[in-house]
Amino acid sequence: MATRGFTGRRPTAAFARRLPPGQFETDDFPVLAKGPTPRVGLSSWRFTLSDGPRPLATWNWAEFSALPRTVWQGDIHCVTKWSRFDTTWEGVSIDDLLAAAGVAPPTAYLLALSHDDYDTNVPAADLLDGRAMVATHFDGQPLDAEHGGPARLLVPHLYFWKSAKWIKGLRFTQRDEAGFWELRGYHMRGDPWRQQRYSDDP
Ligand SMILES: Nc1nc2c(c(=O)[nH]1)N[C@H]1C(S)=C(S)[C@@H](COP(=O)(O)O)O[C@H]1N2
Ligand SMILES: [Mo]
Repeated sequence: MATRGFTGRRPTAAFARRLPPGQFETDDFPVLAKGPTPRVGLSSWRFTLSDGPRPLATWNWAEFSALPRTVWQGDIHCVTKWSRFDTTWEGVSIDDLLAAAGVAPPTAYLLALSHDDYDTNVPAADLLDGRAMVATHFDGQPLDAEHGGPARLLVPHLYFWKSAKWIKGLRFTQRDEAGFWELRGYHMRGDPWRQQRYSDDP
């Protein structure tokens, strides 16, 4: 994944270029979730890649921790209008997951599935070519449970509701199937640069 770090003072033009329309910058890291934080123990943690109902590969925590790791630094954008610059994440890229499973993407869409019965749909193209990871670390530390630890999806170029916390698997689907927030009026793709907030946004 590309690192686009800025150092020192932010030139105004560069700052403006980094902030998608309708967003404001914050140094906070707000916690947002539809319900209470599920506590997922590492001994029972599993991550399953599946093609519809058919499992393609499953990793336990030790196996997952042995996969190649990627560090990504950049900006994240929540549909509630906060953006945070220069966040640092570490985990396993979706490209490396597919390579470890020895599979090519069987369909063009996925659902990310979580331990709190949350799910969210993402086009496969948005997860490939270094654009997304299953993140286990934030700022060099194991990811806090509030922010999705032990592991969450990170799709930083889409609104942050696509970055499913407490992820337990990725399921390829034949169609683009709406997830939790998409069924409740949020956009099927959620590109912050196009302000794809609600389902009828273009
Ligand atoms: N499993 C799960 N993932 C989730 C959510 C959730 O409720 N459950 N909320 C989403 C929403 S709406 C946002 S804005 C981000 C918030 O992530 P944060 O709490 O780390 O800031 O998580 C997303 N991922
Ligand atoms: Mo959100």
